[in-house]
Amino acid sequence: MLLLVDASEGPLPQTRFVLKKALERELPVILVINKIDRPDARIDEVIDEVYDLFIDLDATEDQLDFPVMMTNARAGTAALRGEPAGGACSPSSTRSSPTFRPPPATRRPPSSSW
Ligand SMILES: Nc1nc2c(ncn2[C@@H]2O[C@H](COP(=O)(O)OP(=O)(O)O)[C@@H](O)[C@H]2O)c(=O)[nH]1
Ligand SMILES: [Mg+2]
Repeated sequence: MLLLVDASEGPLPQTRFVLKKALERELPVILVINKIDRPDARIDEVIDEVYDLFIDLDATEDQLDFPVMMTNARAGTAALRGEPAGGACSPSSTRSSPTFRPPPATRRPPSSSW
């Protein structure tokens, strides 16, 4: 689940609402901080606020270990926190994270009849 938070606004009441649902369902959460280009962006503070929100919602240690993606949706750029700010988010930038797993699937032969 992508938890989208504005880099200047920080988490809003609806952020709390959806995060609560996600934690209850044990969905892996990826925090997406958007509008990092804005002059009033307060990225580290906002990440701390989201972290506090997780704690307030009784998140487990594992849930607290969420990856953070930084985006400028206007420019179409995205990068995982701690990685060089790049261009468009590529599969290789996400493949290294255990959070990004493909859905389980079973291989089946193609159906022979309609
Ligand atoms: N500077 C900047 N503006 C953005 C970015 N992403 C969206 N916007 C602008 O934000 C405005 C929309 O607001 P937004 O917070 O995304 O949606 P809302 O919360 O549903 O109103 C539009 O003018 C977008 O162009 C970004 O990464 N950087
Ligand atoms: Mg907004």
